[in-house]
Amino acid sequence: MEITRRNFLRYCGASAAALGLTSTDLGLLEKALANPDAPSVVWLQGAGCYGCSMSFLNRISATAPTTAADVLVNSINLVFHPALMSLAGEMAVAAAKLASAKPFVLVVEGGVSTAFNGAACFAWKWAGRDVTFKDAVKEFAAKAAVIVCVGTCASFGGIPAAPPNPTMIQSVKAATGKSTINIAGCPPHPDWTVWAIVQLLLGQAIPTDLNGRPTQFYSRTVHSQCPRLERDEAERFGVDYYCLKELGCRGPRTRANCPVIRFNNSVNWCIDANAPCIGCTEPTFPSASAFYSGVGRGGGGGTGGGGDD
Ligand code: FSX
Ligand code: SF4
Repeated sequence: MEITRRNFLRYCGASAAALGLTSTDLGLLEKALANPDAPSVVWLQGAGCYGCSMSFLNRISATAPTTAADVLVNSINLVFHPALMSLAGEMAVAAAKLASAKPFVLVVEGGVSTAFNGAACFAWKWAGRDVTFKDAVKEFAAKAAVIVCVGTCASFGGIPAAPPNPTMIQSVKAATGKSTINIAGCPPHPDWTVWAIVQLLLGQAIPTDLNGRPTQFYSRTVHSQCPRLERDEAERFGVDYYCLKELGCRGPRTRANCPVIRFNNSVNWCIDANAPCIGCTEPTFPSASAFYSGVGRGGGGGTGGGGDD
């Protein structure tokens, strides 16, 4: 898919403040994108609900440019995305393979199924043969300049890896042995994803925490930024303005800037909708959340969420 870059710059201009970009950054980005060798983006989808892509598209649709096509078809050099590309079948796979001959950014959404030698989840057909998502991710991860996991499933396993995990879902890092930048969240905020891709196109390093998450967004707990901090605690659901700790809120154990950035084009976020934080940006999600108490507790690996700050 041939991509123009004009609209991506327009998008970044409109969102510069939200993305923490200065005018110098935007100038550098313009230069980077004008370079015909600017890295392309290959976006693979495995075991997940694809809400990560939906979240990404929703953010973009409400601000200039107003449509997803405007950004994703006419903007970044996105050569492969199962739901958005115009090519299909082996032609699409061939385009991704061609892009992988040069430095490219691999974006992975969804966990990696490893049971049955990966045969619970297929990526595509190549040369008439079904290729498992596990093999596809390994092939592209081996060649990628950098790997960005979009969502908690790709980052840590997430909901598909919840016990009993019959298809043995693993994170991209566990399945490939490669380091990943983890844009955690179920789904993640679209600005976190866009920011990470922009930083990479600018050639800027992305400082991360022990769980591979950019410290730009995941250094503080939800609790420490919550407008309901130190308010009286709600004893039942559906009550405005009260702290939701007694109702199982994971905000004190969850790192993300949701209270500041808010979701759905900054309209609202979980706690302002009276829904306790379920800790979706943590490696322990969903097992540690009371929301999924029937599933079992104790976490799904990683180093845990850290405490209050
Ligand atoms: Fe997972 Fe993406 Fe949650 Fe869904 O595919 S992070 S289940 S919102 O969308 O990977
Ligand atoms: Fe906000 Fe939850 Fe912390 Fe209460 S426990 S202040 S609702 S994050």
